[in-house]
Amino acid sequence: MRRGLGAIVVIGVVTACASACASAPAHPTATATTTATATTTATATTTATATAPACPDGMVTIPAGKLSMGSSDGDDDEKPVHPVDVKAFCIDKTEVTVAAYSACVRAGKCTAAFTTVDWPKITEADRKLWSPFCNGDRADRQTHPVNCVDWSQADAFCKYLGKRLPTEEEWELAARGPENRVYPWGDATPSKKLLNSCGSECVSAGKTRGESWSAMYEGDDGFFGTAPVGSFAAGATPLGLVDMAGNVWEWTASWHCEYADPKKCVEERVNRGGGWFNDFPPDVQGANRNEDPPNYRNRDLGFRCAR
Ligand SMILES: [Ca+2]
Ligand SMILES: [Ca+2]
Repeated sequence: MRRGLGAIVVIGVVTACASACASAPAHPTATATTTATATTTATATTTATATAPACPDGMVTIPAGKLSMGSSDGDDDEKPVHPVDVKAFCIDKTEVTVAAYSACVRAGKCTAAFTTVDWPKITEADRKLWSPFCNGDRADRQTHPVNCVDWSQADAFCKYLGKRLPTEEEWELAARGPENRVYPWGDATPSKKLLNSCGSECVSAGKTRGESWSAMYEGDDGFFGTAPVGSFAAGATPLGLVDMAGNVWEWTASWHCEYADPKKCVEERVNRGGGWFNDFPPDVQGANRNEDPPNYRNRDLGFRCAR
């Protein structure tokens, strides 16, 4: 929704997909449709318990699993639901923080996070409105997720730590589990206790700016803008991942390709999970997909790493 022009581009892509997706045959195999890093075999799945990676501090092991990827009642680009075997992997428990990212900048391995938002054909009004929500290296935001970073910056940070961005298959398995939860915490409707998205604080902030912004849930969740990572423990996954819904959207390694026709891709990277400025519950569901040009950067877009 309110993601700037990127969201408008997405609508065009989805519309183009709608007819093709509807007439396409059932989704083929996981190997044919997933990116190289997520391909796996039955052998790998059955031996995964023995080979599950020991994860460093701050990371959680996601056991190998069979994901029913996508949603039959979601956006067109979430269809069709199809099985994907995902190998065991490690993923960060939290979004990458400002403090962690700034350490990479000081080490000379990352470029500074931007302090302005940018997307194609951005208006000066939007740049002025949203840039103050870029966390940069602000002293009072060190425990918040880094945001206003483009895809290459996210990729470089993960590599600096010997990690990588998760594929969207990995991300979705981490968010939904093998039981296919609708949300990271389960199937309960989003609430101000479960995530940082839009409650009454968005409505109030809109009023002061002459905008009529709406809310996803009742009440004030306490944050218009990013929250320190892990502020919503009640919304954690059963394995302890926090902020897989809300706070910041998260870049993945994956290009946006159609599930029904994996050769049909756009030159945009998938990001997942919704952010602090969404008002529609499906935006923060585990199967939801968003995509943006790699050089796009926004106040509600960050990342976490895998390995
Ligand atoms: Ca909020
Ligand atoms: Ca998030």
